[in-house]
Amino acid sequence: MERSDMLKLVLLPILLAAVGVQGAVKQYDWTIDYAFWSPDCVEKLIIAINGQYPGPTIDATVGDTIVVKIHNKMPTESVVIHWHGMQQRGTPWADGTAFVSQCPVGPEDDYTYQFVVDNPGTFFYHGHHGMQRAAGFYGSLIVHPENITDEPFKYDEELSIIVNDWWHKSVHDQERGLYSNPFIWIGEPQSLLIEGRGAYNCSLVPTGAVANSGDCVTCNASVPQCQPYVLPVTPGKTYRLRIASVASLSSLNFILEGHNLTVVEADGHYVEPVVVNNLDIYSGESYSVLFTANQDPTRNYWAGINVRGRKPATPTGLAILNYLPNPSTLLPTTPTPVSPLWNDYNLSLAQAQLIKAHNSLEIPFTETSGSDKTIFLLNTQNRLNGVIKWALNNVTLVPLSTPYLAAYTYRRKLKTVLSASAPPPLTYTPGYDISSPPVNPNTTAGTGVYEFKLNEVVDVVIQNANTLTVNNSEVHPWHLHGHDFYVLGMGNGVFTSKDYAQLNYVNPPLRNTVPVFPYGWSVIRFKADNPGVWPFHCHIEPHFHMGMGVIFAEGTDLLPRIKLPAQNLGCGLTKNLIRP
Ligand SMILES: *[C@@H]1O[C@H](CO)[C@@H](O)[C@H](O)[C@H]1NC(C)=O
Ligand SMILES: *[C@@H]1O[C@H](CO)[C@@H](O)[C@H](O)[C@H]1NC(C)=O
Ligand SMILES: *[C@@H]1O[C@H](CO)[C@@H](O)[C@H](O)[C@H]1NC(C)=O
Ligand SMILES: *[C@@H]1O[C@H](CO)[C@@H](O)[C@H](O)[C@H]1NC(C)=O
Ligand SMILES: *[C@@H]1O[C@H](CO)[C@@H](O)[C@H](O)[C@H]1NC(C)=O
Ligand SMILES: *[C@@H]1O[C@H](CO)[C@@H](O)[C@H](O)[C@H]1NC(C)=O
Ligand SMILES: *[C@@H]1O[C@H](CO)[C@@H](O)[C@H](O)[C@H]1NC(C)=O
Ligand SMILES: *[C@@H]1O[C@H](CO)[C@@H](O)[C@H](O)[C@H]1NC(C)=O
Ligand SMILES: [Cu+2]
Repeated sequence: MERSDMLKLVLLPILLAAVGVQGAVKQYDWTIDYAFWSPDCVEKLIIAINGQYPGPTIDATVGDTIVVKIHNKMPTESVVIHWHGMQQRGTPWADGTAFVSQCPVGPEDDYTYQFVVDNPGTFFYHGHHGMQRAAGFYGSLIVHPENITDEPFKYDEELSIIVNDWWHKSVHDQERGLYSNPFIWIGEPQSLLIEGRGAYNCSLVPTGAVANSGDCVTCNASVPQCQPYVLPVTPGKTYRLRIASVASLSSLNFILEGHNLTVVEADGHYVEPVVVNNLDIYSGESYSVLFTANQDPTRNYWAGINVRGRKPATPTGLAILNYLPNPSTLLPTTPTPVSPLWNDYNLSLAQAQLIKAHNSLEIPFTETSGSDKTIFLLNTQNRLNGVIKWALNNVTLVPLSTPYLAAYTYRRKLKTVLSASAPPPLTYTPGYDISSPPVNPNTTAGTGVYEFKLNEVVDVVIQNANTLTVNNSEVHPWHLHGHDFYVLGMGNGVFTSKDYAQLNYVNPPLRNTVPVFPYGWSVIRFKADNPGVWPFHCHIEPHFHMGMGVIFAEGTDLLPRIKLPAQNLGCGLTKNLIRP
């Protein structure tokens, strides 16, 4: 580690203060509590921030220090907040992942997140404990460049939406089903939401008391909370629309009726502009698209999202593209947007491959530079003591009750934590048949930690396979904390040495999330130059919950130098470490 980096870790509070001199310090006070809300007209208990859903938008400028003090008002649930896309360089304790970077924050407790936003782009934050993200615990985090002229494209105004899928069952109900034997699957969502708004068909809800599962007690199509989100535009102007997906399960496809979209940013990095008619967006991803309001101004248009990648059983989620001065209540009379066929994966693959780094991005390697380490991660569905799990190279992630980061920083005192399971394999059994369910479905439980020396260049080959069901393989959007990575390529079938020839070393996009398609592979590269402990996991909430993730521990010999804030401790074996 370079001396300056080391100092950064040790002296972070002072450095933050120094940075604060340049950027602004943006302070937020958030109370987290349950709220009764009707996102799709059906009333449900959600997790709200300051009584808002989606949570408040953080709007910042590169170099700003974000300080968010949270107070957990929920009487019986703990929380954390993950800042998705923030690399947390020098602040690995502020990543907001329960039992990885910190102990969850208990009822009536406070916690203060503090970090610097060092990269412009479209980001978001969300709960990262249990399935709280799916309970509505999320919001936008938008980082502007210091000077808008630094951006390689122009627009007049900007708009922003977060999309997701929505269930009427409580997340606790969903969660319990996922580790039941026999397994109880969450099923397809009841609704799709744009900026927290959708519309369930209230005539499908039995009137009066509901028989099973406690669902759908109240459905009222007139509630303001479920009126479609409105995107107001002035004819002739060009807009930057920011779109992020926090979907629990679904791969979504976004369409702006009558308007093409020019993709210019992905996960906080500029990309070569590419024009699409509809945009696939996987959970954990974000995009900026440009469009011009140049269509017939006497009417409004639909903005819609549909499910792709799973057989859709959910109506289109709708918002209104409102050409001013038309009233926003002037609903389009045109049919709602139709997305490409849900299982046309080649189309999805082709679109994903269109995204290339902007030509201003310097790629720090060439075809011949190579990497220091390659990890092959086989994605399978398995059983653990009979319970359905996901596994990577036969290891199902079973998180610790002591945060991994604390286990490393207090390595001598807590060595039992990390020696609890053997290091996971770097690869899988050669010749594994990805086109059939596993012959032996039994997996093993593990802590899933891969350790990297500081500055090692790591390639990860994510290899998809058949699930436990014959002829079934699913999309998995893989998300990495603490880093952006280069997407070197994606393809169908088993990745073999001949596939290196089709990887992109010229303009691979930098991202924090990449899908792996059914029976396919995706290859990413990053440099392990951010000391900390970073989850790399499927961003599908139930899949992560079922063990679909690994942990990357970087610069592990430096981690004992970190002075972990006392507020991160207090659970598992860290109970005895808290110092005044
Ligand atoms: C932004 O950059 C432009 C062009 O480089 C420059 O003319 C302008 O003064 C800058 N504005 C600010 C506020 O720094
Ligand atoms: C709502 O559901 C009812 C009952 O199934 C059906 O008749 C009606 O067409 C549905 N409305 C819409 C807008 O889909
Ligand atoms: C439905 O919501 C509207 C708007 O909030 C309200 O005026 C109306 O009373 C509600 N209907 C019922 C049956 O609760
Ligand atoms: C969108 O792009 C397609 C294909 O390039 C083109 O045929 C179509 O006219 C465009 N639509 C609009 C509204 O610009
Ligand atoms: C998808 O593309 C591959 C070639 O890359 C081809 O072998 C396969 O048949 C295609 N699948 C479908 C469903 O078209
Ligand atoms: C898998 O594990 C179960 C116990 O959960 C055991 O009964 C079964 O024999 C194992 N199967 C194989 C093939 O090892
Ligand atoms: C997983 O472990 C089982 C039992 O040891 C073995 O039969 C199987 O081949 C392994 N699968 C992979 C993908 O390594
Ligand atoms: C699985 O797919 C293969 C090849 O497409 C087909 O021959 C077979 O009947 C399918 N099996 C099932 C159970 O759907
Ligand atoms: Cu998954």
